[in-house]
Amino acid sequence: MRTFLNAQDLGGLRQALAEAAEIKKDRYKYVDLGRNMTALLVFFNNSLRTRLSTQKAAQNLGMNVIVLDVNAGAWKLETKRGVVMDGDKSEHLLEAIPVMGCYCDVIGIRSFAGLKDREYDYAETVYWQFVRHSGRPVFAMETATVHPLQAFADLITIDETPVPGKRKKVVMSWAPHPRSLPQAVPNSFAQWMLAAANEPDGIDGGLDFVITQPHGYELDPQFVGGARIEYDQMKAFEGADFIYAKNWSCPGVTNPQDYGKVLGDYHDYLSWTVGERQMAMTNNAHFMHCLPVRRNMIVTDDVIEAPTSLVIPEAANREISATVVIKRMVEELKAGR
Ligand code: AN0
Ligand code: CP
Repeated sequence: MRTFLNAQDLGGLRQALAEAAEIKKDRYKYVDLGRNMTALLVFFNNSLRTRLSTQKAAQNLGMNVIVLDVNAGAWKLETKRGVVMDGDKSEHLLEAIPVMGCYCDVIGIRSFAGLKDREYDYAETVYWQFVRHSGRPVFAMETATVHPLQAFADLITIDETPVPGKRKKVVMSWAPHPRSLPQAVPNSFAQWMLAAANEPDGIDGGLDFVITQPHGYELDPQFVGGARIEYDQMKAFEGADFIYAKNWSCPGVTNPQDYGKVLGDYHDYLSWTVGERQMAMTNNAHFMHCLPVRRNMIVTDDVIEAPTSLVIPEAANREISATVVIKRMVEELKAGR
């Protein structure tokens, strides 16, 4: 595996979940695999979970880890080609990337969507520049359109949470937020849920996936395909076993000029905040969120603190998903593939 952006990059999800379970049982099982190898984690944006869990994952495999915060000490980087560099940017990404590649064996990239230029973001321009110019396998730690380490951790969490005697109903709910956020988390969550739903034995007991959101927030079909959208949030929550809340800004699918915007005044959407009223419609559902989360905006204190809330197990599983992904990359590097 030279790249990791999509569910399909792992091959079968059942096999990936089995590897996750194996690593969870003994997270140092492959501690000799990455000896004398180095993982470079490059952050263009803030992070708590990804920074810590991915570092821990590489250490589980016996690797050295270098973390680079581009905005805290590195030269300011120009990313677009053809620019006359007479501003505050001292270095171009096209030199910086091959230089970074000299010091490591695998690279993780966090580079959020700018939310201004849909074409640039959805082409994953920065990620593919790293793939092309580093000469190293590159995995996404949330790039412009995807957050696969999060979605894989969420899939592990859902798979290991039993719902006796029925298919699991998973509902992804848009929730309000005062600022524009990327679509990476909902894109990946939808992609991974649909991949698991479509794979025979993808997840124990099978699953049904529903998206609920206000009109105008339709996600890109390349990620959500034919997923069911229910615009009535209360109806969508009926009988749900898992509620996955997330805000995202306008994906610009129907109105490209609205790309990256918060539509209207967020105060008018506060009825979408996940609280007891909506949770009462569910099958005593587990609440999920990737974190960081704004309380009493996305979710009420009571719902996130309920014993059925899975936000901390999800974060814990980030170490597991990252260990599986880096292990795959290192194994293939050593096998010369
Ligand atoms: C980011 C997002 O919504 O994509 C990161 C989530 C893991 N969240 C914020 O910027 C608050
Ligand atoms: N969920 C997640 O990726 O969190 P961070 O932004 O803190 O890494």
